[in-house]
Amino acid sequence: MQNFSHTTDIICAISSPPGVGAISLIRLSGAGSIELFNLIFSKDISNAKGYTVHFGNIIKNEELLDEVVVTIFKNPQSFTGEDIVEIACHGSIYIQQELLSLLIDLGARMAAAGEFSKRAFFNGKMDLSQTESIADLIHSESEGAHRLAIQQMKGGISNQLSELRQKMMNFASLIELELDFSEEDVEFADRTALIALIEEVQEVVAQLTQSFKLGNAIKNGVTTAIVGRPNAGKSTLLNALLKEDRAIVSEIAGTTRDTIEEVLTIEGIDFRFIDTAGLRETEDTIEKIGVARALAQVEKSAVYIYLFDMDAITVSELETDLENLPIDIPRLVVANKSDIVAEAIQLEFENTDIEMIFISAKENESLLLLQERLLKLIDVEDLSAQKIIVTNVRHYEALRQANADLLKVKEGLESGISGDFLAMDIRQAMHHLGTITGEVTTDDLLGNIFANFCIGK
Ligand SMILES: Nc1nc2c(ncn2[C@@H]2O[C@H](COP(=O)(O)OP(=O)(O)OP(=O)(O)O)[C@@H](O)[C@H]2O)c(=O)[nH]1
Ligand SMILES: [Mg+2]
Repeated sequence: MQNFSHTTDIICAISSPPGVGAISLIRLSGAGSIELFNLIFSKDISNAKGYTVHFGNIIKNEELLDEVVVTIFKNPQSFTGEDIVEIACHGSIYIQQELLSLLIDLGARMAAAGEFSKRAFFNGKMDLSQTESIADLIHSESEGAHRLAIQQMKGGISNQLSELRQKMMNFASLIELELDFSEEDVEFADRTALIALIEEVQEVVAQLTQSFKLGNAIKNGVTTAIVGRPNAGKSTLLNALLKEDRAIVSEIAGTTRDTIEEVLTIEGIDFRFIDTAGLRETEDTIEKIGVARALAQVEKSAVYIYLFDMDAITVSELETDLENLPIDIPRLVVANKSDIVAEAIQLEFENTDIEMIFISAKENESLLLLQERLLKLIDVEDLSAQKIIVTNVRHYEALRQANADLLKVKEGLESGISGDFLAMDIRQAMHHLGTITGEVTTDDLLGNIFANFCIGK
């Protein structure tokens, strides 16, 4: 078990990816790092200022190991808040290993996973949610994921939460003040005002909680199942969206038997399209499994497309199909084969109350419209409106717990329970919100977070 208390010894690690590159970066952090590095460097940098760069040689056993460029950061103006030396050496694995062993011989030790970030947190350079955002930033693969990570790194959620905690603190203080004067039976805190305050806090917490759906979708991709009856054109649609022949298309109903997943980025957001087996009653065992998987895919999806062939089903069959699919998952109803269908038939579908779009997957008609509508399904406006969006499961869980605490406070206020219980519940809600930014931490919590970081981060 790793010890997560704060240590200050000198740590070192390779911060560039494993393997051979043109250049590798080795980081050294802790009081005395500069002096330690000075022992193996050809130049005297013991008095170097922070934010300066130095070119020189690393000598091992009186032989040249490498020519390197080092950057000096001085406590507290560094990532960790400690003295840091960043050594850019040539990317050879041999050089990296030799350099590390030199540093370790002189008294540095290998950093544990996430230890640089952990120090940044302990030294007050960042709160916990900001530290986590760095991991997100490093792993962001789309414009949307990148934007959210940057927002969190800049302290987006932290600012909003500290405002909330301040409000709740005022609330708790008022209640606690009353308790001090309990014999006199006074109420300092106007109950109606308190209820209004709690509702305001609840509202913000609810907004943040809801935003997780979008946040998670952006971070991990929006799973989008494409379902419909056999031959509706699901595989044709997948291929058309991807602009490649990924799935087998044929006029034989029941062509797709397993699920096929491919990613398409629309306006900076990754959609994971999942082509599924056509939905129908079937005796074929393999196809049956495929259909069951298709339905399971819908249940797991963030959104789904229901696609149908206007020539193959009636309006009432469409209605039945839609009734049998989940309504709590946002969906897009898509009428296909508009290139061949008779105008009169398309008109019948247009005249229903069902919101749908008309496309031809085969002729690439209205596919841009389809993409636009998909984006609408996931509230992307919130993203451009610069609202705070929660992307982290841990934050989401904490918000849900805070939400439950707030509900108790509100019920307590309405039923007139005693002030000590109210204060307790409100402090509990504050505790849960505090775990997000790290104002409240436990060894377990920190252990879990930093253990998921890589070494060198
Ligand atoms: N005219 C026309 N034909 C289409 C269109 N979309 C698909 N098709 C044809 O419809 C047939 C079935 O297409 P698929 O993409 O294999 O249908 P599917 O929904 O994946 O079918 P299963 O995998 O069997 O469930 C093929 O012959 C396609 O060429 C369209 O927009 N217009
Ligand atoms: Mg198919």
